[in-house]
Amino acid sequence: MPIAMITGATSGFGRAAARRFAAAGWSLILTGRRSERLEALKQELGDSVEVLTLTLDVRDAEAVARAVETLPDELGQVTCLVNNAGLALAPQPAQEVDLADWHTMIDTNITGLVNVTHALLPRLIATGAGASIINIGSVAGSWPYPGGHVYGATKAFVEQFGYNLRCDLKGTGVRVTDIAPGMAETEFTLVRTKGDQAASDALYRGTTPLQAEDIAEQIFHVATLPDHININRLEVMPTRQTWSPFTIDRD
Ligand code: NDP
Ligand code: 8X3
Repeated sequence: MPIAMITGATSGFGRAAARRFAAAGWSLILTGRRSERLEALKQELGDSVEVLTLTLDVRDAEAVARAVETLPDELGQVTCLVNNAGLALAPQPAQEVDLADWHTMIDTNITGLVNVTHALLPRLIATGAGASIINIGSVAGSWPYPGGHVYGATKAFVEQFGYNLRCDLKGTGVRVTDIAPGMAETEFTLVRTKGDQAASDALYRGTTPLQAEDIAEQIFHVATLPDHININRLEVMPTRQTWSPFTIDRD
């Protein structure tokens, strides 16, 4: 059976992707910091497929490297890495936010993602044809908006890192894709607002955001395309989300 390693499997896209891959019989390596949620997911999925849970903070390069080095033999030949763990913080204007929140986004969305990628690359290359790295970027990586500051910049990194990886992985069979979702109803806004459930509810009220399962379906689709197809970037928005006009500062 193919094997998927999914970071940030305790919530949102990651958890939905775990369920989608499990439904197709894939073996799973599921990571996140909240071990009780990982265990609950293992309880849910572990009867039908092989599930290994790793309580892991992607920002900890040594812990990530150790966890990947010590994968059990039967889960060592990873087919698909889903680099999903990530977050936005500080939706206020740049000039009002705490520097610590910028560092947390950079450490998680950039450093964490490269930590996991670096650790998994030898295993993915050993798998060869059919292997893939699916990075979860964002529309915020391409389209600036107020309060996007460092979050959008981290997702621009994710996109460009993926393209550059593709160049170096030529000939290995390993594919790289940036899936860039727009607004999706997960715990994302709760995290971004540091626990403001009312703000999260207000954002998704009266419209039709993407659901975690919508993105999980895209992740699974990309991972199971024929070996010779590489989707470079897949930008997915809710039908009811579009762009704004430029804004002008006037006297
Ligand atoms: P959720 O908050 O629901 O899930 C985020 C996941 O990331 C959790 O499982 C969390 O696990 C994990 N995570 C966060 N920080 C770390 C860390 N330091 N180490 C390990 N795992 C971590 O949000 P989404 O599912 O929406 O977000 C998933 C990805 O999708 C993120 O990269 C986000 O930027 C991106 N995205 C989200 C969009 C949206 O509108 N929802 C749109 C576009 C992109 P735990 O806390 O247990 O560690
Ligand atoms: C999050 C999507 O639209 O809030 O990556 O920037 S959006």
